[in-house]
Amino acid sequence: MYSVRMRSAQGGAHEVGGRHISGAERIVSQDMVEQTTNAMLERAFSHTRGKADFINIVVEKIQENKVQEVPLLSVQTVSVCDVPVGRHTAQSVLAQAGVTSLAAQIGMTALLSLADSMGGAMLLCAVTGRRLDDTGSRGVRVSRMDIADEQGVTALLADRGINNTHVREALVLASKVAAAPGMVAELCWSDDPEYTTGYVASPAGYVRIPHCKPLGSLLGGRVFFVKPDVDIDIVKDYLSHQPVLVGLTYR
Ligand code: WAQ
Ligand code: MG
Repeated sequence: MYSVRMRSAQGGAHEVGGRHISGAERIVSQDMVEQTTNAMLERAFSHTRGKADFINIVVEKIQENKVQEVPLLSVQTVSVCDVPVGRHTAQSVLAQAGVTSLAAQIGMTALLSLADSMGGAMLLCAVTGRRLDDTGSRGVRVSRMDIADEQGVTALLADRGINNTHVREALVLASKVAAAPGMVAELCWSDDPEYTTGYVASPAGYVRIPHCKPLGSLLGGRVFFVKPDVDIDIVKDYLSHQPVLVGLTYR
């Protein structure tokens, strides 16, 4: 098995201040590596956020006995009529998941006040809303994850009429994140201008919320709310380095 991952930016690499364009994460067998990297290249060159001029693709062997399997979160879509209702709903679902209203408010404001896409996620305390990671405007990237049972997940999503790349990739990321030590909940909406549906995820499930931002907006991001007593280095290490396959097997 190989971890294949891509991040792309415009105006130079992320670390020298380039704008984040897109990213992708797969875990594939060796015979799929070439096809996977080609697809990632094409994607970076033809993204709706703009054309990348820096593309980083890493191919790295993963030891199969190190892979952790985590359950696919159950999926639910709530019905909301516009952006204010969508954001209000997101805050209610965060509260149900155990995030204080103060922390939920701070997390929402943090996403809304971004100047541009971060590429990674912010880690906030689920009680106080205080930022706990030290990654600044780059954020923590969740890496090394994929679907264990591609056909099963595709069938499940197709059955609900939501089998698109955004949902598939977000559900995999959210399932990995929800299984992190001390994770309470995640708030996300896309930075792709054409994609306005966001979600709140927690170990209790993945709640899709249409209209988290206005159509055409390039501002999106992710906030992970964690328990106050977690060791943040352990959480960061799990998110970035632990290989995870998301499966239907536990449901
Ligand atoms: N790790 C951490 N943060 C990430 C990662 C990652 N691997 N990938 C993206 N982000 C952050 C980054 O700040 C992006 O700007 C932001 O999230 C949005 O990323 O069920 O497509 O890939 O219909 O644009 C939600 C799907 C789609 C809802 C979310 O996010 C649904 C989406 P995007
Ligand atoms: Mg995006």
